[in-house]
Amino acid sequence: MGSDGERQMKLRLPTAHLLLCGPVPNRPQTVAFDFSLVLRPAWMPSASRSLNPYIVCFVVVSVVVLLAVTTALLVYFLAFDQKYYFYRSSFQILNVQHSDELNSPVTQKYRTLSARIESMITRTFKESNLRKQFIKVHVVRLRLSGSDMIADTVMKFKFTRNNNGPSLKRRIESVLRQMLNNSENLVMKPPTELTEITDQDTEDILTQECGIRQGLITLSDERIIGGTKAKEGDWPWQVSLQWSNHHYCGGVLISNRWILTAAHCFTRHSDTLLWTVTFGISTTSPKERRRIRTILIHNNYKPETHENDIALLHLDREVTFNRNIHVVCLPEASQNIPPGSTAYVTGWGSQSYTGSTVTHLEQARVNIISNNVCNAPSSYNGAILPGMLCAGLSQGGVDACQGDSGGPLVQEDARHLWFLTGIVSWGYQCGLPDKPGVYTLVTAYRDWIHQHTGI
Ligand code: 4AZ
Repeated sequence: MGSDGERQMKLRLPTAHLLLCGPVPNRPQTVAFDFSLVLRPAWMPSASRSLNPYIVCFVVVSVVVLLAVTTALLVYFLAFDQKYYFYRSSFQILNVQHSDELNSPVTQKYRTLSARIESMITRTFKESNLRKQFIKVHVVRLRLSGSDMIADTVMKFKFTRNNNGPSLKRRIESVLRQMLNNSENLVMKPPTELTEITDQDTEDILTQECGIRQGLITLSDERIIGGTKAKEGDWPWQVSLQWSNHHYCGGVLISNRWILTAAHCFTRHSDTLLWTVTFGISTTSPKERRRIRTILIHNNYKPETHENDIALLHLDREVTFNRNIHVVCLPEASQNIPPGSTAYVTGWGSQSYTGSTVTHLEQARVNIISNNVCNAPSSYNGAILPGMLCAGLSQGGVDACQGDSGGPLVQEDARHLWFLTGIVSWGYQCGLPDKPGVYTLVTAYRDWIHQHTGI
């Protein structure tokens, strides 16, 4: 090629081929570039060869895809990728007098005050420019510092990742200052510190409290009898009492050394050495295992009438609380349990009266039934005594059964804390209409528990 060849590069381009990236149709066309209009740098080789259209197509498509993906990722991370942030803060409550009832987190006064503080903080954020970012506040503890009432709280927010810590903190502090100016019924002093804490810190703080569950569960009204499978951490206070390494009864963790259960679990087997306690939803691959140092059965337990069917187990060593293992709240002796209210019973018991126990924890929703209704001639005909409580469905189908004994019947309060209402005790078979499960009424034994454990 002469000088013309150097100035004119020939690209063999198929018609419409760049768009379709398909095979070259019949006749290639020739496109000419006039290099008299473009200066070729010294390093640029003279391109006298034809470029492969597939390569050109591939490069163009790759660049477009790369650009699209980069843009999408950028938009996602800047606008949509949200992260949860946890903060710890302490509020001074100015217009509430301290009293003994505020020393225990399960008293009505403590629960009402915590709920008021939480709803006031929640309302403030919901009415602020952080309404979409605020998720939840929880009063972890009410305490006295000198003569000041202090509420320790944990707050959760959702922000996009492009926010930075210090600016978030300033925005939250600014909203909190507005609340303190606007407060009507509660007078709170601005928090002296708002500290960002990690997910792990939050978990460590919350799992020291009683009755906390991770997230919420949805239960359907099917088959313990009528139950559904539990997930790890759903019922972190539930334990399995195993005799000779076989699940025998349920139990409930009430402190890092004490288990509450039913007395009748020990009528046949009372030797502490053969018993173990396991933690976690699987009885075959438990998260933790402990031996029992002492079995403490109620002095007046009467097998014939099932009266005082309650026992305490002292573990050989403490368990460390985590998201899957921690304690339930014990109600006050005076706590009211309304008939018709919802409760949940959990355990590894059999799914039919003559069936065998299961290895995966089951959960079932039942209703509290008044002792009057439960003592009707068609029901238990007077066998329900004052320290007992009935729960089930009038049509039957959902119930505790053999192997669930000693396990928990729990209820959720307005602040989403879980309280131990009953201990699985007895019943006529399982899941029959008008024959609900009968439970040891925990409020009736609250003082007995305190006497023996100090809890
Ligand atoms: C039992 O035998 C048992 N349906 C426990 C609970 C119920 C019945 C029997 C309640 O351990």
